[in-house]
Amino acid sequence: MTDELASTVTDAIEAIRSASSLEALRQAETAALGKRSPLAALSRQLGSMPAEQRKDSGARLQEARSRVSAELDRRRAELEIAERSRRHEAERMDLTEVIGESSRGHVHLLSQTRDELEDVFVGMGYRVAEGPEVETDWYNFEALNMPPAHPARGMWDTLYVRWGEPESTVMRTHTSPVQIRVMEAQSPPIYIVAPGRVYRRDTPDARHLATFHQIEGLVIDRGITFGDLAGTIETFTGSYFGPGIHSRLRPSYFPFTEPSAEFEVTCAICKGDGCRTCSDTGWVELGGCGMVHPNVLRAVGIDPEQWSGFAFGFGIDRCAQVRHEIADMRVFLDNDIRLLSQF
Ligand code: FA5
Repeated sequence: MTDELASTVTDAIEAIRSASSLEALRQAETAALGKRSPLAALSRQLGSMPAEQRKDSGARLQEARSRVSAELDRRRAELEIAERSRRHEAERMDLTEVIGESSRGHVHLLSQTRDELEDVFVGMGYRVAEGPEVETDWYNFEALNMPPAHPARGMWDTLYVRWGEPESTVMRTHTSPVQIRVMEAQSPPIYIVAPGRVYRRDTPDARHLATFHQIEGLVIDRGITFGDLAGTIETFTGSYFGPGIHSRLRPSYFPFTEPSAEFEVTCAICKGDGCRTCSDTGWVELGGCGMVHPNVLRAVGIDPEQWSGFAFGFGIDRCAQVRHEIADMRVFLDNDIRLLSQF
């Protein structure tokens, strides 16, 4: 049996090594270890052997099977690697052919808008600041002159984060908390803009999204007046929207500014005649603004007798909508290449 076993193993290993595909290897495996293989026949002979010889031959047979199995595993690993690289090569796509040179990716319209808005204000001497999107109640509400249970908190449909005390942590509902962070970190004079993403439980429609972007502005200096605020807004409107778009301020209420105003611009879709986008008013609200409330200055240790200032917060998505005459803001969420490639 010893000679027969040795030549069976040699033949099996040779067949395994020369298998050139996984299918050929499966056939070599059946031939070497299957029910009709020489090894199976030798196993069957064990039953008729005397006990002493059976033990010895059984051990040899087991060793022979292990050598064949090890060779099978080694060859299978080699063939799998070869098969995988053959498949990758066959499936490889030449992306330069599919996309072509002329349609390279570019900055998203909303990021372009944010950059342009920043540029307008940097050109007017402002610095760019930023703050976190997950905020504490203190920065989002309390330091902005809205103590707990203040009714004005209801102006923002707030998303809360399960962290710390209930309702102590929020997804920021506006960029105004950055005002507080900046005033805590530096003393006046302050001239900053802070663009960023904000979150509200708003139902999306032509002019609203639940996740959108604002750009906050804050100026604190000696002798700043409402006239400076109005002049800044007018200068901004002219440089960002160009001729044909006019702005107006309407009295409004925000707890952190007094007096407060809403800033509106001509609806670019209907040129002021009234349409679905502007709810037939001819105007689109772009942001809120006003003179920084003395309580806000006190909350961060700035003396309102010495310093005064104004703040504003515009919707970046609204700015893009008006400037590019986009009737429904929800298209910003679609990521449709036919829209994005136009800008
Ligand atoms: C505020 O968020 C105030 N923090 C603005 C402010 C800052 C006032 C500083 C005074 C001083 P309001 O909720 O009105 O205000 O939002 C400001 C602008 O964000 C809106 O005029 C609009 O342009 C934009 N906006 C508001 N809600 C949405 C929304 N759901 N989707 C898209 N844009 C929105």
